[in-house]
Amino acid sequence: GFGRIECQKLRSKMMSAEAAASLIPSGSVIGMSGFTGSGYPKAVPTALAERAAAARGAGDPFRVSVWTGASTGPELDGALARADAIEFRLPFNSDPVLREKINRGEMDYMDMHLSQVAPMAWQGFLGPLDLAIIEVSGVRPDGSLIPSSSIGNNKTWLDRAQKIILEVNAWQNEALDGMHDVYYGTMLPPHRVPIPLLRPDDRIGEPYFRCDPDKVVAIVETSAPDRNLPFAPPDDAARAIAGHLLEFFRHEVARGRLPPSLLPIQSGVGNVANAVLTGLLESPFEDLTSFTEVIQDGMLDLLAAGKLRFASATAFSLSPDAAAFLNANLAKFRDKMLLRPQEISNHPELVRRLGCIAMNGLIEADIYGSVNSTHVMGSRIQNGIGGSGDFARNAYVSIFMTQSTAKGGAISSIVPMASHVDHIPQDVQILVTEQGLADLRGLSPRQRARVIIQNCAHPDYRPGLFDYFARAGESSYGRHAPCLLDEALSWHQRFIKTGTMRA
Ligand code: 0RQ
Repeated sequence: GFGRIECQKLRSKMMSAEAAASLIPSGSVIGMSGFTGSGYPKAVPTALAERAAAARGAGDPFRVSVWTGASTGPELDGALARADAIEFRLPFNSDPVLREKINRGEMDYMDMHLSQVAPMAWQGFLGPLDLAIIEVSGVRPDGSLIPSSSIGNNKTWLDRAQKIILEVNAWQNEALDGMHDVYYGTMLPPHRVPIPLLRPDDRIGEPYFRCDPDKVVAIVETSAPDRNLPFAPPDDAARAIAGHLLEFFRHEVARGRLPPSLLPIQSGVGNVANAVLTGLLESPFEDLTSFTEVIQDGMLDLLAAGKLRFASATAFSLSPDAAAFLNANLAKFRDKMLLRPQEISNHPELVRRLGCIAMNGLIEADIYGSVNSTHVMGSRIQNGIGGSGDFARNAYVSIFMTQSTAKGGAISSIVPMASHVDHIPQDVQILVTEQGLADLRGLSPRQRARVIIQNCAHPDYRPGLFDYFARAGESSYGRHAPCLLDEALSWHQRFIKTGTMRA
């Protein structure tokens, strides 16, 4: 039936995913919805992948450019990558098939600060946008759109695209209606004005997307769930990291440097981040808020327990169990959560004003506190910088956390020199591993090195790091941030050659 498509004028555009995909020429630049496995289109990208595979079979390569909010799901990135149908992708990806193609150099990928995607699209650097494919949870009588389980860059794609294909997903809960806050006040310089948001729960926009019905070329009905992987239950290392952080928060509150309800929390994705949220559940902190990018399982638990008063984000990032739980209980949660465009959820002005506590994961950190969030051994992209830079630079307290080793101990997460730098030492204030916490605020590079090696490095790698630091201090070209250029990346080179950083 027409259930969720209440706009009479648009009903004539309803068609199958295959018919909609046939409207898309090779070479198209497509803005798709989707953020951390939520609210991405599920049927048209799969149909497009089938079309691309058929075209390839007939000797006619079919490739498109894909812009999204962040990562999507196997029906989008996975399917299109398998069909070799993506020539250019931005701004974040976590699909393993796509990652492999990027790292084989078979396609182009642009890894961006997530808050900067929409402004850069408006500036025109990314080129014209031919088409938007957006999942929504309903179409209102006036043609405006009820967003789905993520907002991401959808407002910008709908405004900028020449043509629009909508997927109306009946799996999405109808109670999502009203949970969104789409701000239409962003502008390019010199017309920018302050963003009028003072607290994480402020509403500054509209609950719906505006949408020009004349641009809509197809509407496809779907009913498939968002697909996300379950979180691993917190292991010993994750629990230890959470423990160090909670002790740090207690200490900061006792010193009067943080209020008892802390400050708005931003938490990255991943198992460690989720473990920290689980740790907060058993902590003394009450009346917490979050101003973050994604609402993951741990945040839902904090909301349910009444520890977290309000969560502002741009998307859900839930395990299948948590997604089912939320879907069944959304009415209870809907006044405690809000989804915004990622340009606003991650906005440097707001992160700075609110004084967020930023907590993000990392691949490696060096002894001076430069952080690599993205490139394994300096060249293999893992996911992307995501929102970590938006938050880290502007946070009140910028925290990075990781296990002290990776790959069963063959890799030290603390290295003499980072093989790629996403976050410079000035943006990295607290470093935490299961070994301990390094508070780097107010320290010089050499002071930072001693604290990082002592508190964060794994005991197996600690002597090697101290030895390197001591020798660098004796013979480095400069002694401000001593380094031995011919040795600084030798640990990485050893791993590539021998499969371990161990000497
Ligand atoms: O790979 O699964 O193949 O073994 O990286 O590592 O330890 O599970 O940690 O899930 O927290 O992810 C930086 C990737 C950490 C993440 C990163 C390998 C490791 C494993 C995952 P395998 P873990 P996490 C806002 C915040 C950037 C975006 C961001 C990330 C895989 O936190 O993408 O911060 N951050 N967004 O084996 C080689 C090392 C390694 C390593 C880890 N030193 N060398 N491999 N790995 N360290 C949210 C968004 O923006 C959406």
